[in-house]
Amino acid sequence: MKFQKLIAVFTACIAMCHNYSVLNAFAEEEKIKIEIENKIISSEELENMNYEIPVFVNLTANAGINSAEFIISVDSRCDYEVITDSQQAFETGNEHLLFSMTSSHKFNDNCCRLLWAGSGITEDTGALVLLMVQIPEDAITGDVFEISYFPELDYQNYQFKHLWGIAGREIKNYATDNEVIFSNGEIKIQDDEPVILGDADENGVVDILDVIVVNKAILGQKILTKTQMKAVDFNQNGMVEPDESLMLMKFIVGLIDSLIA
Ligand SMILES: [Ca+2]
Ligand SMILES: [Ca+2]
Repeated sequence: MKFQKLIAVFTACIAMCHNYSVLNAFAEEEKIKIEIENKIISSEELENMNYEIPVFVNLTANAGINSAEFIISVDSRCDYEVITDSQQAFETGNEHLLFSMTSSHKFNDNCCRLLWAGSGITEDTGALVLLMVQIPEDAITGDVFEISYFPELDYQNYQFKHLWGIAGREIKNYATDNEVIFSNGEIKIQDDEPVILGDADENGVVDILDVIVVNKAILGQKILTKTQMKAVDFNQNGMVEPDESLMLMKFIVGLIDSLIA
């Protein structure tokens, strides 16, 4: 019996030492830094993703957190789902979260309050929450949908302030703006500029100067950019060839009316 007690005490000591060393490692960086992902998506990708874009809220600097309460706001044009469970995030094909949130409360006005308390943090830094943001189907290139971190919020007479608990500090005093740094995220719909076939020098006009560029590329005197290559590799075989130079010439003088090989 005595021996069992000894083992129990020993195990407890090991656990305490382990926690102590983990917290010490966190304490080297005294700031908490939250970064919401920025995404640039083309219309085509958006359609392929069914207009649902995963956005992570990441903890990129950790002062040794053991509890948190904060608000995330999603652009009011978007619907969204908040994934707060680490296992569930992993099952959606995304990376796991640092911990599972204890609760999440979605306000009507596209704000979500998230709460985490206690143990279970898996790593020093990583993803806190996964948002599956539903972009409206009429979104067009140039549209930007913001996802923001809210340190303070007044909601129906409820005064909310973000809280971050770290070991050895009083929770209420910790989360001042000086100590919790955050950067907001956005989803931007952006399509590549349409390529004008034949316009090798990208000046918007197809003329003899483009033939010169193509010929230089054929002779190895010029390396074409990806966009330039797209404009003159008519047969899309990854090379620019004499046939294509000839085709461009014919097009310019009006012998052919299309550059599609
Ligand atoms: Ca041109
Ligand atoms: Ca080619």
